[in-house]
Amino acid sequence: EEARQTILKRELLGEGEIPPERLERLREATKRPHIRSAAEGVAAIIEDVRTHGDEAVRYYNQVLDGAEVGDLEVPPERMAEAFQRLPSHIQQALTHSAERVRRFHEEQARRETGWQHANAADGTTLGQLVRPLERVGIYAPGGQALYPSSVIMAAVPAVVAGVREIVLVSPPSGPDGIADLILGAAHVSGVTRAFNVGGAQAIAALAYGTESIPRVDKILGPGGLFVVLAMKQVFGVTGIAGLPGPTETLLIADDSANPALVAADLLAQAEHDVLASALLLTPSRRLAEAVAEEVARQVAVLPRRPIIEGSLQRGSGIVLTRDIAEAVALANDYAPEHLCLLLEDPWAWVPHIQHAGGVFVGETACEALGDYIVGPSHIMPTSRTARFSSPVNVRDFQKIISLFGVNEDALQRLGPDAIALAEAEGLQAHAEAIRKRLRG
Ligand code: HSO
Ligand code: ZN
Repeated sequence: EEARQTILKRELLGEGEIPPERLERLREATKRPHIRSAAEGVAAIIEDVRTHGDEAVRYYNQVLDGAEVGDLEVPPERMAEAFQRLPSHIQQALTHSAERVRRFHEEQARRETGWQHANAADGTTLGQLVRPLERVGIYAPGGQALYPSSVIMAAVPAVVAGVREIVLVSPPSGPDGIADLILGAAHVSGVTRAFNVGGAQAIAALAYGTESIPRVDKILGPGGLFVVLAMKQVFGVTGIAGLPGPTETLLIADDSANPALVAADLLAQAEHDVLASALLLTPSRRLAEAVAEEVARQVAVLPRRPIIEGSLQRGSGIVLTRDIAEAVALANDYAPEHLCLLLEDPWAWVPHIQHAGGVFVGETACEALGDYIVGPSHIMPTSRTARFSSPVNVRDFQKIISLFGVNEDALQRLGPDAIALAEAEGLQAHAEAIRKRLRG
């Protein structure tokens, strides 16, 4: 009953107009939990690692993570050995997952290629070269969130993009260092080097390099508050593929949805973290009531019940909307990491989706499946950043180089306007560099 009340607390919303006060109320009802900052402590760790390298990394490993490991680097052959030690059904599942993620991203890479176009009439040859980053760093959390799937979802797109060196950092799970599950996933994903280090010190080490940890060109992966604050602070020194916030799922369901499945999807999301948000928007009061009952029933037997209840008390809940269109409008405003459409005709709503990390279309396409094995990376923009950013994809690991080819004719034709603009900017040397090439 308590869980039922908790998740229904946002049902208070009555009927009314969406804009603009109603939108405010809906926003209030779907607000993500607030996170306090620890930016100063993180800045101190980064500075220390930048100036003292490995020594500082070892120090923070010890005082923050209580971890004493011999070598920071995991011998590369240990990844294959760890994989061999895993139960065979896990080996098979990891391999299957990596294979599907690889195929999806190969297709993505084929569709987003470089190009070169010679325009005979215009006299230009323009285009773009696509080049992979040379070295990327992947953060894999340890402790409670030991997710081999996230290693696959980060590393495989990088491999497909052509990155040659993929460096994994993860807090040691004990005196033996990184857990076998993580190392085994690293093995099937094509990770090339692994280091026993987590937290802000890991991000600092990847950004600046230490005696034993190489400096990388881009860092990605999920992480806790310290990791995210560190990523924010080293951005610019190295690339950052988005700042992972607490995970969030927004379900839109109508009367056709199965309440037991809707509840199961909410609980799957809520078990990630007390800060995780699992929201249901529905115009159906009947469904809302039934889902609340199902949530209460199902949560009782789940091992991560305390985490789930934490999430239900914070950013999760059920919100009644006027109709599906209003739910979709709110979803676009909220820009969820995951948007799940448990609707009678889910594909009909897809064209209306503007902002989400991933859209899970229909009751069979559940997010939990996508977390592991469907193909697209499960690392997606959180905290409303889906309004301006994308899930991890091959382009995160590549960059474009613009190609400028200009023949003599084109030079003569384009030159005068360029000179005019150069002179308007007061840049005489620019104008001269062009003028010296013009005939007569
Ligand atoms: N749903 C999580 C990813 C994950 N789920 C890992 C299970 N393992 C954030 O997108
Ligand atoms: Zn998940």
